Amino acid sequence: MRMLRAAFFAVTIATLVAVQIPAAAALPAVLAPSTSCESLSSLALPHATINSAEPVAAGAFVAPNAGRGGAGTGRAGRGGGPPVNPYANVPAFCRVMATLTPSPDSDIKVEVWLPASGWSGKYQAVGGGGWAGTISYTAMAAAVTAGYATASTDTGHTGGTADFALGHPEKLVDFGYRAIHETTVFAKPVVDAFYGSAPKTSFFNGCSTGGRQAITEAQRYPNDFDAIVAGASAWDGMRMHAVRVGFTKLVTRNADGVIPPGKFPMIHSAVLDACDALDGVRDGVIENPPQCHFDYAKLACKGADGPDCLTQGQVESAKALTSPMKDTRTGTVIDERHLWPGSELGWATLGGASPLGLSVSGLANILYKDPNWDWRTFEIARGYEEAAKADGGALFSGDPNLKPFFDHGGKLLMYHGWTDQQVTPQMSTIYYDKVLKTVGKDAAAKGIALFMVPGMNHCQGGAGTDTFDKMGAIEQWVASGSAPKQIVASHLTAGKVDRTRPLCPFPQVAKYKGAGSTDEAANFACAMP
Ligand SMILES: [Ca+2]
Repeated sequence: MRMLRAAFFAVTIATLVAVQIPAAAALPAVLAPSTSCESLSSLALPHATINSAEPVAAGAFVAPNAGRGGAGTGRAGRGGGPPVNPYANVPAFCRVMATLTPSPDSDIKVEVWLPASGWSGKYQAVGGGGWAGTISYTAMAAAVTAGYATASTDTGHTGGTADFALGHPEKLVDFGYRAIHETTVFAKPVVDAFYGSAPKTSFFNGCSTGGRQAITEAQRYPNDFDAIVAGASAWDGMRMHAVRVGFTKLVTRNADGVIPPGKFPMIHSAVLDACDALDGVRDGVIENPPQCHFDYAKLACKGADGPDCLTQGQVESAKALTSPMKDTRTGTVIDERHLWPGSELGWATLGGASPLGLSVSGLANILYKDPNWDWRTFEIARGYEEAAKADGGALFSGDPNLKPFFDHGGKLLMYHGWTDQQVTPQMSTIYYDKVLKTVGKDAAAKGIALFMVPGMNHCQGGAGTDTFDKMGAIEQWVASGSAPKQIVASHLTAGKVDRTRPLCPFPQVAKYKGAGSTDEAANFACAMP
């Protein structure tokens, strides 16, 4: 009896001590593991097999495909020196590897990385790119280095093509939406088991396919995450593949239609001459491309073809790439999403002689169910909606009703480069507008913000200020409850910041105040165009 009472008091004192903890919570949250990493291998979770749970020492991580041209390959050092280890500064963490099988045909590989010390109490799942098929190690490394528990999945197959989908409808569902959700459902209890505490805030962070995964979560599984970062969201997967191959069909229908890449800088500088200064600052970046109405016919050759002009076929191609996709027979608009003036340096991606391999793979395996399908036979007038139906909706995440996500305080931060050469910028602007129309402006203002990035290519790169702290911005949004009024972004040359500029919540744009350096963000303000 006495022992029981002593135990009771011990528990009570422990509880009292625990009650004191919130006072200390004002200090930076640093939560330590409450169990060994290895012990996590004995966790029993639904349709999950934990393959290993092992500590990784600081700087010791080596990606499994390192040295074979995979995601973990060390980048060559500057000046052709020895490869740089991208994981050299990653702190010690617990690495959990598992296989999830929500369907009999599923084979979803996931990894969960848990900081060995200094856990922030937060979880950040990271997205994939293209057809996924690999764990996003570098994104996981960034997350775990910042103190997050993190997870990534190969989405249920290996390799970066759509070959996996042929004859495997369940694997297509895994890639489309199930694997990310299952990874979340798996990772959260793993975090809880390791630290003795579930994550207090859960984030998702992805770009391109990762951006599609991001808004897919907000739509299909609104309770998985508190805050979501969605870059260059490729949310209309099959129609996007159809339009990409459609662009190639348009530029190749004239014998002289393919623009030699050597002409891209000439076209680009003509566009800048016409449109760069529309925003008040001649800086090599068009702040708001929809204001630029450049007529590429101005570059038509007066006589013979030459490096400083475009043939008639090339003029048509330039117009086609920057205009809504039309049925060439009827003139009816098939898809209004296109590339924008200013993106010319990236036209090799969708405006070359061959279509993007990712998209051919998608149409071949998912629509035509023939790996040897010849893209030259593609007719977008028919194939566009057929493509959209062929995946059973697995790759479509266009539902604008985010009310269930917003209702629990969910935040969605979207971003997209105006010179994205791969996923058309209107994927983000159109979706954003639809969400506002669907849930109402006031409700939307609490839960969604879109930042268009002038002069940024697909997810990164370009002449614009493409470097900004997405996680910092959304962390601040979660902490303050107010959406960012601007995000200061940088442009770097050889690793050094040579320009800063505010990114503005769409549809606002950055306007120069009229005094001071145009390379300093403080001299710009966000305002309606
Ligand atoms: Ca400008």
